[in-house]
Amino acid sequence: MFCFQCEQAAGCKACTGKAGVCGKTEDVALLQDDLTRELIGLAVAYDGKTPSKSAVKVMIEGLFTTVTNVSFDADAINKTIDAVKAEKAAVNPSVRLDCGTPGEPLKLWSVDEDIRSLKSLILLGLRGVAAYAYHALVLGYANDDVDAIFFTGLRAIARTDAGMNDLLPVVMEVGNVNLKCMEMLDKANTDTYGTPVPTTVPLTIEKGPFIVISGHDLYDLYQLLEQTKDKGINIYTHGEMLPAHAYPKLKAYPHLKGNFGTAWQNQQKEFDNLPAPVLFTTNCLMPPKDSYRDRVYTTEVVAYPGLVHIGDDKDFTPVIKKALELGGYKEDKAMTGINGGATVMTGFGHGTVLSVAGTVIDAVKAGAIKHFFLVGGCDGAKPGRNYYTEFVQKTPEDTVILTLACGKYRFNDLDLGTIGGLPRLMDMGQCNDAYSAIRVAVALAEAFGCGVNDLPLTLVLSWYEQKAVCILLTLLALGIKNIYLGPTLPAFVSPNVLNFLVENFNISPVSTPDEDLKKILK
Ligand code: FSO
Ligand code: SF4
Repeated sequence: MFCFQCEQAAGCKACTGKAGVCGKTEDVALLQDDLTRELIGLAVAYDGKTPSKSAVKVMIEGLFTTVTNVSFDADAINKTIDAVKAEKAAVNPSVRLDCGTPGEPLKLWSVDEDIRSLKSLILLGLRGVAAYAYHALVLGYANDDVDAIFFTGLRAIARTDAGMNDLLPVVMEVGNVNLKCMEMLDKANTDTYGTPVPTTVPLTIEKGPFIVISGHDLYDLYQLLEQTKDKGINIYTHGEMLPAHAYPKLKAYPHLKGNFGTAWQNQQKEFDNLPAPVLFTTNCLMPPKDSYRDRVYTTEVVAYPGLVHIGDDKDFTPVIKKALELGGYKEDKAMTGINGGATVMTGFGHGTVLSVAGTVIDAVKAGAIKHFFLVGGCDGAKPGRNYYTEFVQKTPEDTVILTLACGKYRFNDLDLGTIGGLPRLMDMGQCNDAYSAIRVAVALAEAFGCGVNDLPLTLVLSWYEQKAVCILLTLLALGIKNIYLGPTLPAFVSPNVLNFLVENFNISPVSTPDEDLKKILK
């Protein structure tokens, strides 16, 4: 196998043995390569034609399936491969590709390293975009440009004659279209569930039966809330589901009680001894330990051999039965975040922040707010990720910290006080809510009559998987410079591509909080 798509890639290079660091086995990795080969074939089959709705759906599902920590299940991947083949046969059964042999690693992994780097940025970025497009699609939202990029992007990967100058514009286009995709998902979520409002979320688990729901899919949460109404079962969010508490239509359910646990990489410890089932609606699923594997359920494209999968009928009865059988805690159980806080806050999307834009602008003009930081992205297991906790703790009191995605669990239970009546630390939501951060940055730049790069704003990002890749491409496509990126740089960025990013965008790897803060605030 060869896989280097996430930050955990073995030795910061690639996972090449019998299994990846994430627990993905060699046979699953090779099947994911087969699936990717078929998806490239489907894209080529549609060259010059507009893809059908069913082809787009299977494309989105196929790309999302290969995102890190989503599917570990050979059977499920084989079914998706069959569905892609059927779509391809329906439009052009005679497509020939130079992508390597089924059952072997994609040819892409062994081409010239700069071409491999750019094609990987396209492919991995598209996997991230597909995840967001998927969540929008379940709510009935789609966009022609978003649908088209999966096909044009994969066709660029299929080209054996493409050089750096052909591929770089495609990389940027993936970033551009991802902005449209995140905008579409923002609209889908807010049209359906209302505009997020600032909300304090308790970390205490109340006594009695409960269900923990993880991942990014708000529609799954909504359906679970409906099915558990008046059943004496409480619902707790986990990981990237936390921002759901801020949406008025979800918040209205009295049994949506609080948040359980911290970021994804702590699940094997946190789910041990949990007297409740856990439902995964998206990544990040880790291989479950025997001590709790009978309590983990998957749905959508998430799959793991031997776990009960909730199908498209969305009948959560097995999860509900399990919650009643396990019964929850006998007494309320006080829990805390990583730094000992008993609550966390969320709900500072663009709707809320822009509604107080006047206050924020006045505070900047009066000198009360000296700098904005966006400290966000994905969490992970590397010890170096303490950087982000320390960075936030060391920011001066006259600065504001915006955050998003699961990286925030390193510091979201800290009380950093207020500034001009607003909390200093504001959680904008999930990783896809990077859209909110962009909206706020653009609005501030307009108010001050400058460009985003001239604002007293610095992005300090942590990456783990492919959604972070597409968000990074969006920021670059918008021309945003001086980003700090960690905990390590992606293995799929070759030295020449890195030089390009440094020269054109001044991307820096994170160093130490003290050093970086000194540089930023000088
Ligand atoms: Fe985290 Fe996992 Fe949202 Fe990712 S839970 S790492 S970037 O899936 O998607 O932030
Ligand atoms: Fe390795 Fe990450 Fe690929 Fe898993 S997803 S095999 S950890 S590079």
